[in-house]
Amino acid sequence: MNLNQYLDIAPEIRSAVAGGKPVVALESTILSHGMPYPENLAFAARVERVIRDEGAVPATMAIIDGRMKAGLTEAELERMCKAEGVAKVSRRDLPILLAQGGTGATTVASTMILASFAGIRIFATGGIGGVHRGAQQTMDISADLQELAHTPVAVVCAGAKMILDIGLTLEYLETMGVPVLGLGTDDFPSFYCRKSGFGVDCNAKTPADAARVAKAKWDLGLAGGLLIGNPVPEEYAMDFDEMTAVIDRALAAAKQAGVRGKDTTPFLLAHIVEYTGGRSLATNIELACHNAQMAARIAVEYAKL
Ligand code: PSU
Ligand code: MN
Repeated sequence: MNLNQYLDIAPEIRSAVAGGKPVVALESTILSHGMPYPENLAFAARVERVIRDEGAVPATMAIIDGRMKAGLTEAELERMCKAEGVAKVSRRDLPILLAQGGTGATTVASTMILASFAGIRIFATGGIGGVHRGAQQTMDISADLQELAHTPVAVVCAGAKMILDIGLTLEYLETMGVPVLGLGTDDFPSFYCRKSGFGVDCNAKTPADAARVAKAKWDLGLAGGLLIGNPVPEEYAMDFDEMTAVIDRALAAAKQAGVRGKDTTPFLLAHIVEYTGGRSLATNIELACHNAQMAARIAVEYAKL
């Protein structure tokens, strides 16, 4: 199969990958379905700049008019941010959009797929999907976790939101053989807060430490990726008890509205922003930029190995 039949890689990204230069993948669901317009547009530009400032090349992923894109133009970024007619695309949706010429934003799972097609090993996001609270009944487990089991990309995130069952999410990752690292922390972060109360498998004290674990995994030919938890900077962290109450309220609203399946996560994210009067959005933006910075540093170190 010729990938070029489906995939466009921006020339700058193609030559960086070919030259072994550091590249950091970015997702577009965080833009289209995770943040309101126009804040998402300013964020999209800023996060790419943060990566460049560290000496790496950003590669935002999306599906546009039936083509997989690694690297978006300004107009394409704007289209993702306006999000009109932009689907949410995870692994199962990918072939459908390509066959039908659709346009969609990539989740963590599908961004990992596109990154791996493009030869990119490091990816920065905000938070990952995981095992939802109540999954014992609903079986709502994000495809992001299976992707980490199979696809060789290291995902830098601020942990998992408490909309998820963080304990079960980490159990699932253990079963699937996915190493979970903390960047300078023993505690897996919980997105808005620096801690979750659940431990990581390894405290990577520096970006180089994290890069070495990734290299060792892939040198051995072990399938799949790594999850790297990077706590939100102290000054932007939110109060644990406040966020617990906000998230419980959002979960109750979702239940009341009968929201299911792929709409669940975007519904919860939008309600959290609403209930915190936008404060959670500011935290979301800051933590995602911090993840991009650390991912770029890991990519720079990985390129040296
Ligand atoms: N969690 C967040 N912000 C996000 C997402 C999750 O804190 O933007 C997005 C990511 O794109 C993630 C997706 O991959 O939601 C997971 O969706 P689901 O739970 O439907 O798999
Ligand atoms: Mn789900």
